[in-house]
Amino acid sequence: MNLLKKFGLAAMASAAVIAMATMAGAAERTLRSSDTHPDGYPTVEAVKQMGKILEQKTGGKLGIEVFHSAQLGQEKDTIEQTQFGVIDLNRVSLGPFNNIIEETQIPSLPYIFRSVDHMHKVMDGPVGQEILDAFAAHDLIGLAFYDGGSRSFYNSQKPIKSIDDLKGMKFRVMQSDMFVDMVKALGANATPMPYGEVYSSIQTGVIDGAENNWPSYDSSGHFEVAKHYTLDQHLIVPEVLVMSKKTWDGLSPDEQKAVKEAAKESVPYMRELWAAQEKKSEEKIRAAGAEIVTEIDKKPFIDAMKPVYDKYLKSDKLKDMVTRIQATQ
Ligand code: GTR
Repeated sequence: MNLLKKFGLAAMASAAVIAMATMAGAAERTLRSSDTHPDGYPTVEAVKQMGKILEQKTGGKLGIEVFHSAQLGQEKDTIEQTQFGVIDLNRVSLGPFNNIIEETQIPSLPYIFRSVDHMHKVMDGPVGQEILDAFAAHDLIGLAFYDGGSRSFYNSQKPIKSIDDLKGMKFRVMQSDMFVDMVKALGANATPMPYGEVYSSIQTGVIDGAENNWPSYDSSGHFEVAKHYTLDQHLIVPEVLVMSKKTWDGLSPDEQKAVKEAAKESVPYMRELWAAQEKKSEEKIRAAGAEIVTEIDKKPFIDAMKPVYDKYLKSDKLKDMVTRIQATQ
């Protein structure tokens, strides 16, 4: 079934989709993995792929079942459940970790990456590894980073053609204080809210809009209720795959090694799916008549972020990470 068909189904009848978790083969032990996105979304498919690799590597001892479509809850709650060991694996944006793990704020800083290639170089290198390692102090094991494209603002009211157009508007952000400050610094108001509440909040006018990448703007159906999308690309925030430390501690060293390897091996697969999905989603949304503002002067957006950098780069360690990221070619 093609991905777009699945997205269409998910938007129309998410209740029906909820019934369908995706079983791995017949592994002796099946790890439960959470994802907010519908079946067919690149992150969901990548973790399924990881499950297949893991089954092969462990000779059928370990497999993965992906509970997509937020069946296990919204991201903030599933993170807590993963810390408690109720959920074994979780594929989440780095955003909802910002208030808990300060290192995750660094790749979540607005305009920190010059491009997706730059993000890949950094996250595949030593800075990325340091961020993965930082999860261990919070009852989690960081396994791999996935792509989340670049995030831009969309709204139900009007085309945003310059930073001034954002004044006084109200946008949903992920549950991260830094993103609240980011929107404030742009002259707008921010409401942190779980992803699953955004569609109806736009529809009922509780908020004017939100911000996200092409595939999420598509699969969530937000483009139906907020048709003005401005490609200001303020965030290139990676997704992360984590394991509960409780689950991890119960695995043998060989199994732990297989989990780490399988996660890493799913990354190139994910990137391929992601690139294809971004294109498909953009085409679908443009064809659906959304108004896309492609040309926008980003300089005032970038300049407006200085207070956010000043507030969140509290220690030499965090400042040094930023310096190393900026120096990465
Ligand atoms: C998506 C991301 C999700 C979730 C969502 C959101 O792009 O893949 O993990 O964070 O955005 O805005 O809540």
